[in-house]
Amino acid sequence: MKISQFLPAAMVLVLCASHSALATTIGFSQVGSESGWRTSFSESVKAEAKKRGIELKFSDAQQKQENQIKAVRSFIAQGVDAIMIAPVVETGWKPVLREAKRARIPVVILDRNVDASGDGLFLTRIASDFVEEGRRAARWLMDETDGNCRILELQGTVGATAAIDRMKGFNEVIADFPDATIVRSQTGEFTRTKGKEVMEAMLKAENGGRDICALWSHNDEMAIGAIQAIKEAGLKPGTDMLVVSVDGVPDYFKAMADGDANATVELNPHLGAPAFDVIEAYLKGDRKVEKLITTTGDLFTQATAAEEYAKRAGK
Ligand code: GYE
Repeated sequence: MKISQFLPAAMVLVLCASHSALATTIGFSQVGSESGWRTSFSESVKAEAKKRGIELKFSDAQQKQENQIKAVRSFIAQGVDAIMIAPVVETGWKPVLREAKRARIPVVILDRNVDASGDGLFLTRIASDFVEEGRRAARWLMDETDGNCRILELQGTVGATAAIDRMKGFNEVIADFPDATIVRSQTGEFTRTKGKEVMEAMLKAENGGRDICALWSHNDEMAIGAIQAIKEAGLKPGTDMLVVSVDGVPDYFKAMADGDANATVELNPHLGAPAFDVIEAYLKGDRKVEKLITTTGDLFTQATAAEEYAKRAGK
């Protein structure tokens, strides 16, 4: 090879090397892409990393914790500057978090929780208050039905904080209403396909859903699948059966604008910026980090759905 051919390649190599030496490298283990909300969250993290010149190593776990643990181990082996984890489930995190700690790599937990709070195994957690989301959804439903309602519930992923806490908040509120009952409750794993499938089965088991007053779904994605099932059972979702859920994704605003769904508690997907703020400050030596940073969202109904959809569509 002639030297003139060789030089540009060598220069490129040097440039790449000096670039990665300067940039902060962060590994991010994400749950998967089970919902519209999750996809917005991933996109938002990627865009924010790009804006800040952060080198992001993104790993999609396809809703499997074992994939997450592998990804985190690989981030540790690569010597990243920090790790962000949006965990699928709460349990089983301590060993790998200890490995990160031993390697002196700070970890930030995003969204759902891990059962290692108080052990000093992560810097902070940035999330929404899922219990409050459940309460808000229930308060709206109790208001709407004067506390008289037979409810079907679609749960999120079993063992996931978002499912555990939303259920807790919702149940806490309806406990004060003797004529409100959850007649069936099953997991739809936070996905549209499962939401539809499980709703079909629940409707069949409940006389086609004729005596059901509402569906409470732990996320919009499952609710959208279930709306289809309600229609196929010959009922009108939003009228014959109320639909209330959480997330506030554009497709659900569309469903509300069309009269097929009634309410949703919005969940902020922009967790990247606050996470990077904490990590960048920490890497510069700032050790005063709050243990929990929470975001909150409002409940939206059909009243403003069309205008809210117009604002969100295409985002
Ligand atoms: O509501 C759902 C997603 O963990 C809060 O996970 C999150 C939930 C969110 O798949 O759409």
